[in-house]
Amino acid sequence: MRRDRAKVADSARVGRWTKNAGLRLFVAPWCDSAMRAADKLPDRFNAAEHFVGRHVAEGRGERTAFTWDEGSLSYAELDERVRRFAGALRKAGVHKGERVAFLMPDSPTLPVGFWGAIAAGAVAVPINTLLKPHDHRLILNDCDARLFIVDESIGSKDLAPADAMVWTAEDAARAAIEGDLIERYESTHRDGFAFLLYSSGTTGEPKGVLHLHHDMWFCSETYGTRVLGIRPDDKCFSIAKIFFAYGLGNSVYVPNHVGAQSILFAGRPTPEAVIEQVERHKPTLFFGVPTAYANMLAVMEAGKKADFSSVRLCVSAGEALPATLYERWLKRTGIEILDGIGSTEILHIFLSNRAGSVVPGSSGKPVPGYDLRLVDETGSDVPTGELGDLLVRGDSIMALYWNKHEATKHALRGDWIRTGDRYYQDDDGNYFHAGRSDDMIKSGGNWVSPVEVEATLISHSDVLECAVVGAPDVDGLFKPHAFVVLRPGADGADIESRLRAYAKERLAPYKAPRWVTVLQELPKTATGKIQRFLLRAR
Ligand code: 3UK
Repeated sequence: MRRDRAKVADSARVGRWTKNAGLRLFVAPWCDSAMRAADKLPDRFNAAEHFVGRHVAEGRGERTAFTWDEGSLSYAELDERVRRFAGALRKAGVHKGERVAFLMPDSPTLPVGFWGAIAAGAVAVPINTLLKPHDHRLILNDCDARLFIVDESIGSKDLAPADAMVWTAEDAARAAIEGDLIERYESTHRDGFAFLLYSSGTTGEPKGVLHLHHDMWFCSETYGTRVLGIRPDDKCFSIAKIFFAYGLGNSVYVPNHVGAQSILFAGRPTPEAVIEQVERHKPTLFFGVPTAYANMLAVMEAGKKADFSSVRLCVSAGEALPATLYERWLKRTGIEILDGIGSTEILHIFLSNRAGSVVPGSSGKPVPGYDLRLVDETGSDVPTGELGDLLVRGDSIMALYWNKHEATKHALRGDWIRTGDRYYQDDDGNYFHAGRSDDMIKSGGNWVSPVEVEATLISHSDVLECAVVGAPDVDGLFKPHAFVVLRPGADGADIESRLRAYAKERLAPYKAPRWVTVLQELPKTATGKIQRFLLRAR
């Protein structure tokens, strides 16, 4: 194990010698990935055809693809709706490569539209419904949406750029029923643009992460098959919504890869609602974020009954799962939680625990198909046990950040990506998360940029200065904590709750500080830089 890691690390820098048919070959570092789409998929490959159409062509059309409270869709019905939706897009004048953006809850129209856009050769853009209109506008402009599909209970048609077409959720549902069936899935390249997911940048401004037709296939073959061992008779339920990369994998392409079932839930995932969904639809695979497990445990420990007996495996991602939460959940339900780390840029989970050998508090071991390195500031591999910056290589990594050439170059190094996470490894090869190399906070699995929250608080007339850091709650889960210095003469009465309310009005709910502490001054270096580590240590 140790030797293998050294080998990987070494080949990453200088390449390696290998033998093939008696010939000695030198393999350069950039062509040493464990598995590549280029070796396994044909040139012409449409992801929607692979994940939807293939099941019908291979005789699995009768199987259920999606289930929700009011109904269900078989793979045959899904395939027909996807091809009708694609036909409606063509008729409306959406061309190959153009962006179709979705601001919608997890109703069946979202996966139908997502696959339908990809089936037509367009680029699907599912948008985070929790963000504020300001961000929605920014995203729609940045991706230059040709068509904006909006559920009017979430956003307004006015968000669309002037030259975009707009459909409501009802228009989209109708297109999937009444559109002219395309005969064939559009011929696209395996490396063609398929979808964009917006993730928060360090300043809070969303960055479009561009993924290719082969990326979802790669995640399904690696994490889906090798870690989850997902089978056609599995039924997935995800707390993370489809507009998150994590939810998209859990609820759409990981189950769709093997012809399994997925439960769609459009509501707010309160612990009560989630428990109700589980008891009603009986999933076998359950996907949550640590905060959701903590919230469910809180109601269960207060006496609420919850029947998770249908579930064979639970998964947690989005932020680190504290060992105590893992133990409490195991004690209550008898089910293991596999903590694994993924990112929008890598698309799904690339480092994970395994069923039957969970190491509580750890992210486990690399998912087969991905190579990992922990490096110091000079780019050299750190010795086992020491902290390093995590680099990852694997064929599901994004092509680029949309319209962000400099950020792309900063993130991608050859076929490696810098995740921004700090990790160390134990002697058994398990990886342990040790925070981020930037100041970004993960709260409930959502990105929070301190810069953005600080800018909002500063705009309040009573605030002179402020700094936001992540601080652990009683479950060891991080939430934004704001430290503020008030203006001379400011009204300090009830200022903590007034500032929280002020932030809540202007920011996505999860970005508002959980705690506000008033200080006389912020700790600063001689050069005036705020010493966040001192605030974090408080
Ligand atoms: C952090 C974790 C410790 C880490 C995601 C599963 O979270 C996902 O994607 P995002 O782009 O965030 C990525 C960042 O979140 N993180 C995620 N999971 C863990 N830290 N332990 C974990 N288990 O900082 C990472 O860089 O929102 C998760 C699948 C797909 C995803 N996109």
